[in-house]
Amino acid sequence: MSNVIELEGQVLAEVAAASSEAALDAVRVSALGKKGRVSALLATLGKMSPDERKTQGAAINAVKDRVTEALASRKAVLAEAALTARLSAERVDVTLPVRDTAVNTGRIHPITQVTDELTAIFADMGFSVAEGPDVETDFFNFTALNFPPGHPAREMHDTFFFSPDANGDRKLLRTHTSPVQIRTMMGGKPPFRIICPGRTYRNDSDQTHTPMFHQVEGLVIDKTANLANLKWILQEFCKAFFEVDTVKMRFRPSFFPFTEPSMEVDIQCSRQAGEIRFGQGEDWLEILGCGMVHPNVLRHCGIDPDEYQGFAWGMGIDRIAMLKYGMTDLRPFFDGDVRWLRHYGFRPLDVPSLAGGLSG
Ligand code: 2NM
Repeated sequence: MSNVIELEGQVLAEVAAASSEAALDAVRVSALGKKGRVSALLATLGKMSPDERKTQGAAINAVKDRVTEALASRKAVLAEAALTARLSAERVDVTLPVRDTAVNTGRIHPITQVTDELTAIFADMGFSVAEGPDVETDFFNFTALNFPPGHPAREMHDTFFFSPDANGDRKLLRTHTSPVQIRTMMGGKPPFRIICPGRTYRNDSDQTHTPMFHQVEGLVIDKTANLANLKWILQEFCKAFFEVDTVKMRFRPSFFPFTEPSMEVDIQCSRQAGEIRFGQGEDWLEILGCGMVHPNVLRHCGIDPDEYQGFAWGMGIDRIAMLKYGMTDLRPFFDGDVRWLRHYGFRPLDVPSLAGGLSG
């Protein structure tokens, strides 16, 4: 009997002294666990006489109940203390501003935006987008476009050449996206109605030229495609792109090896205090080159110039982006400075569409 009372005093003291829920659980296991001290006492009942078992059994079970109760109430105290400690240690400053999401802070580069804008405009007129490699052969970049070998126009392009291969052939970085149109014509059957936006490369660098820049070229090949169609397409494009109701255009004779006749196109604008506006004013600004595709180009692509004819044009995406959105220097386009992008970039969900507005 005395060791039962002694054990109870001992276990209750341990319960009271347990300073954490883990320590308390260790006490529980050492008292009430399968091999615990109270359980060991209960196991001695089997060897007792029935009388002894009656009194001892009741006493041990009473100890077991009191220990169980003491454990439960100590556990509640410790849990409460642990929660209080956590609440005072962990703080949330509800006055802090909410951290912004990527979709709110990220910005679309003006070149991506303008490419999406002009793709939406030409797609609405029935054009599809064609793409091709940046590294080209001399054939696709020059020969197929009616630049004869040794022709001075090859030099005018400030071409980046790679080292010659074993056969002496030099690959190059395309100087315009016209090779994509050659590839498209060679790989399919007319009629064609495509635009080719993409990166182009020329060894040239100043405020308005970077060695890598972006071009979009357009091509229509059909049986009766003519200059009047070309003029209408370019006028509709300029009105839609610059978001004006009228735009005056001036077609000046020019020369390109791949078109005949060839023209350069100016649009009317006004310049006041460094700001350019379109659809008004007395100044002219050159924005693109165009012409009827040269019969030699069609022949190189396996198209019979007596059956098919067509027109093409090309313009600088970076240049029309600068004009539309008022940037004066081209070089920061490619510096990757987030401060510039934060100023000139576009919100990711403002996707250009003819119905929803091109530029937000
Ligand atoms: C320009 C100006 C005029 C042009 C021609 C062709 C092709 F492949 F059909 F011959 N593609 N692009 C072209 C015509 C490009 O850029 C100023």
